[in-house]
Amino acid sequence: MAEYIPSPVKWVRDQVELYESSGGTEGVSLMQTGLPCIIVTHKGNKTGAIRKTPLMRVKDGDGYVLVASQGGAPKNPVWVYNLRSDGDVEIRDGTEVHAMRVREVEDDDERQRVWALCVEAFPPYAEYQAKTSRKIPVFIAEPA
Ligand code: F42
Repeated sequence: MAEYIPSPVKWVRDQVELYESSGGTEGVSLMQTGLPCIIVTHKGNKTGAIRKTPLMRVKDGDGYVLVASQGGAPKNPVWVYNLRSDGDVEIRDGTEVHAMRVREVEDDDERQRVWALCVEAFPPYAEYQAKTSRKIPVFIAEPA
């Protein structure tokens, strides 16, 4: 079994800890906003370690859309490189945990369709995309 390495960012690490230790009944939304989050468990592409990343919950049918917004920062979050290298993930949505397979959205029409879902679920994504010159990577997670 690979080792779990928690996020170096305290508020993120604390949210993962509360979300998971409560079985998905506490710590399930983004502070202030009250909007729901999911936890994506994936594998580090350099360390091979287990990584856990909370993201906003954007539903797409029986799957999810994962948005690498990082608050509109100039660089991609590093979990992008982990998912590009290995798309097998586990997604916790509240009390439910699903094995999922992730693929990056490359097609412009598909991106337009899912981006509308993203902004509907979490309106600040629109500001984050306007703020950065990078095209924010977007992934779709589907049941494995
Ligand atoms: N971030 C988003 O981008 N989108 C969201 O919708 C979002 C929502 C959200 C909600 C709640 C919450 O608590 C956090 C939320 N975040 C959201 C922040 C998100 O959880 C991540 O913290 C953020 O996207 C940054 O991701 P990151 O993977 O860049 O994290 C850094 C800080 C990190 O963990 N770095 C580690 C380190 O030690 O510096 C390395 C982690 C890693 O995966 N290493 C890889 C490995 O092999 O283990 C190597 C990666 C490489 O290629 O370099």
